[in-house]
Amino acid sequence: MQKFGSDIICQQIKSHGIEYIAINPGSSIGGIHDSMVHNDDAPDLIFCLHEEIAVAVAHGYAKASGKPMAAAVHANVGLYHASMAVFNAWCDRAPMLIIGGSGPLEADKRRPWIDWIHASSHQANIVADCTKWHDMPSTLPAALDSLTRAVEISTQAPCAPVYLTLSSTIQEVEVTHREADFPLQAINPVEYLAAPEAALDKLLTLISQSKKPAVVVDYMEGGNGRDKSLLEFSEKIGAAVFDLGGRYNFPTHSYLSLSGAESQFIQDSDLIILLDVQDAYGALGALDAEKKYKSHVRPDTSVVSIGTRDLLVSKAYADYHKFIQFDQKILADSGTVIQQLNRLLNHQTDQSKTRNLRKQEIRLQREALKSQWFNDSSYEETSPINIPRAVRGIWNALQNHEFALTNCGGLSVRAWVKRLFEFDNDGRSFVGINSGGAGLGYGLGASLGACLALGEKVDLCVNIQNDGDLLYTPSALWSIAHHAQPLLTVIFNNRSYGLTKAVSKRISRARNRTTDLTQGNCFINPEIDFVSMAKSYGIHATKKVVNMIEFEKELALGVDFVAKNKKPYIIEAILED
Ligand SMILES: Cc1ncc(C[n+]2csc(CCOP(=O)(O)OP(=O)(O)O)c2C)c(N)n1
Ligand SMILES: [Mg+2]
Repeated sequence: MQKFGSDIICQQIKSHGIEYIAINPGSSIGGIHDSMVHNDDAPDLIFCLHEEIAVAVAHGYAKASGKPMAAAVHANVGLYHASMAVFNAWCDRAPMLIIGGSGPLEADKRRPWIDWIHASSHQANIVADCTKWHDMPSTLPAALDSLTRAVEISTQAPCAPVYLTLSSTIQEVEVTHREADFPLQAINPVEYLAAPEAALDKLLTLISQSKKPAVVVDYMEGGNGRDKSLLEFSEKIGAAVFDLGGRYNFPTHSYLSLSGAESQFIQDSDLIILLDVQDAYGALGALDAEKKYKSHVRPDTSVVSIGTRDLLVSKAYADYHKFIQFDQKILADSGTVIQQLNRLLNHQTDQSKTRNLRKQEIRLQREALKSQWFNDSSYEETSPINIPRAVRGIWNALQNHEFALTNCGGLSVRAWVKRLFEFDNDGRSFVGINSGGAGLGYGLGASLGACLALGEKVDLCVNIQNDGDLLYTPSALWSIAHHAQPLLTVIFNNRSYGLTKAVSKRISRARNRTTDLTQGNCFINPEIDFVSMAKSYGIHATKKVVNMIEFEKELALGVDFVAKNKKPYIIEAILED
């Protein structure tokens, strides 16, 4: 059978375990597009109507599965569209392979106008600051080599997107060689960085001296049983665990989880162990009422940082956050270090009495917190919908189902998810607390990607979707419908950019100016009808709900519909002003 460059490229991509390529088409990636459609040994095609969505899909998939997927974008124009989503994935340290096309690198072979518009001597510069590596190979064998290297670099911690420009010549060249001339390359299996013995000794001494240890975890990732190792570790040393939620890290139903109460309880600790925390400054303190930073760390508390985040530092963006001086810093894979510590702690002298008292204390703190949070989110049938009640309603509706939460909406929604939801990666999965880069337009695409990774493993996926974020990328609704994903999207319709409305309020008040906060913030005159929008994209939706009894009924219907039919459903919840 006749074969072309892109057939071999797609075969190589699939052989690296990449199941899907999200694509928005264009002539510069026409070869890859064709190979995906016509070959069984190519990744499946996920059709997106905007490149920002294609990259968000790969982002959500990576967070849900721990594996990369690919996105293919048209030369120059597609990459410009994709760039904000690449920034999100970079800040969120998500692995992914992004492939861009190009007109022929051999300028004499370019068609007038269009091939020149689609050529660039340094196309990757568009995303150079938010990718870990990029390349523009000039022959097919070189492209295959670069592909394997790209996937390896992207998936070695700290993970990040990589970008490859593959010219139309490479994609469209007819392969006259025997297939044996292109043997499939495999990625090298990686042994993780462990901590040196002396570092472990030093940390064990700190642990043995500590009466109130705490663990703060952000991007460790709980896959391959790491969450269970962290549970074992926290039980052994009697530590409270605060999961910041960059990824799923820890079974938050544990009695040792105080996630969501960082600002209240971190200050109790005399030893704080940070595991792959991206923003230690933010995790260890907060702004007070006067907007002055107040640390939660007592002067006598030791702070230890473990992780590999500093192996990938941006030269452009300050996403390394404020510098912090730690009492000990271990540049190693945090999950591996926890396993090392667990083994060593098996041989330590028994401190069970102190540890048990501490564990009892954490258990009581958690019980008090939980009852306060459940109290604060309680409601009556006629109660209008607000964020705490809505999150509570969703949590209640999922009680008899295995689910994955794919996206958590805006800032206060995330806070309430941390308070009320519990995750275990074993029927109750969690796909990370935010987009990493705070770039809006993330939720729908990331949810589609998370569904591709987890949809068949759970009854349903759930997306708590803020209205403003949705309006950047509404056509993702069509892709979700087209690929028939089991996704329940609950739109929190507050008819506004709530956060920027608060900014306008602060600034205009400080200046004694107008009280009109709607201009530039509110989607009113006319209001947007999300139910009609969902239907027009082919997603099942019935009506807007305005109070908790209606919301509960809709949730019951929606959960049942998605779990049974394995198709998407949208609920539009009108939040009170
Ligand atoms: C691409 C992009 N543009 C602008 C912003 C600035 N911004 C931050 S929050 C926000 C409003 C978010 O509104 P919505 O998603 O509805 O959430 P809400 O605050 O209403 O809960 C905006 C516009 C951004 N984060 N990303
Ligand atoms: Mg909003």
